[in-house]
Amino acid sequence: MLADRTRLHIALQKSGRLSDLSRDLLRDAGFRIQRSKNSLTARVENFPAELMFVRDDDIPTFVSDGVCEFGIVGQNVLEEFALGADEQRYEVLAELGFGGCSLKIAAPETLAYDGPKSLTGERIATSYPRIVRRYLAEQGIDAKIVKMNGAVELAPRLQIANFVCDLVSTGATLEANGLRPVETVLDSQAVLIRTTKMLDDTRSKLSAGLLTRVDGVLTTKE
Ligand code: PRT
Ligand code: ZN
Repeated sequence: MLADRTRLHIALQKSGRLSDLSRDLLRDAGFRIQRSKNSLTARVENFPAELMFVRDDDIPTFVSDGVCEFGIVGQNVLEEFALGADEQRYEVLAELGFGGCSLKIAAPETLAYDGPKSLTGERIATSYPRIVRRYLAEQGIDAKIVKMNGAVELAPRLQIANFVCDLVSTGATLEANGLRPVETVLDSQAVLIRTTKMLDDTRSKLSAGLLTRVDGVLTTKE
């Protein structure tokens, strides 16, 4: 499918923690989203834009490639993507004030911890290997990163790693797994991103229009 050059394409998380809040933001900005329960796309009725519902992990790629001109994604996902990309082909336009969480290193409650040096020679299970590698380099710590795609909190019990580095909001999941946070590696929230690919006149004007509307919502929320 060739992207329609007469409209904007906005990549949103299909189903997950950011889905409803992303749609709410667009609705608050005055965009009427056509109902589509299971479809992967939805038209905006009163503005030439189409929403693309995808996995959050794919959003930075789509926007960087210009397949979607805009996207809404967590800074955690964006940062992990950026650290693996040769060049940055998107720009962050706004912090959206939802989807707040922190990427934290956590340890079993029974394990002694006395600052980052306690991580030396340890294994850390995470879905964010690049961000954790950068953190360790900044701290001058040599530790082994074990990449897991989910259920990271199980790693200590499975004896895969003593430490984990995972997203935390309330902390209930860590606690339920007998873990306690020991370091904050990254604070995150949802952001609006735009491709840095050159847009033709039509989409460039639409892009400015979309931004004005979103800014309006963010200003009233401040
Ligand atoms: O299917 P897809 O790949 O699109 O979704 P996903 O499963 O990768 O992501 P999803 O929907 O879980 O989260 C989307 C984004 O929401 C994340 O990338 C973050 O930017 C943001 N976010 C905000 C969170 C949380 N809060 C959060 N609490 N993402 C995950 N969590 C996890 C946390 O790791 C724990 O396992 O939710 C669980 C509950 O957290 P506590 O601390 O409240 O117990
Ligand atoms: Zn994901």
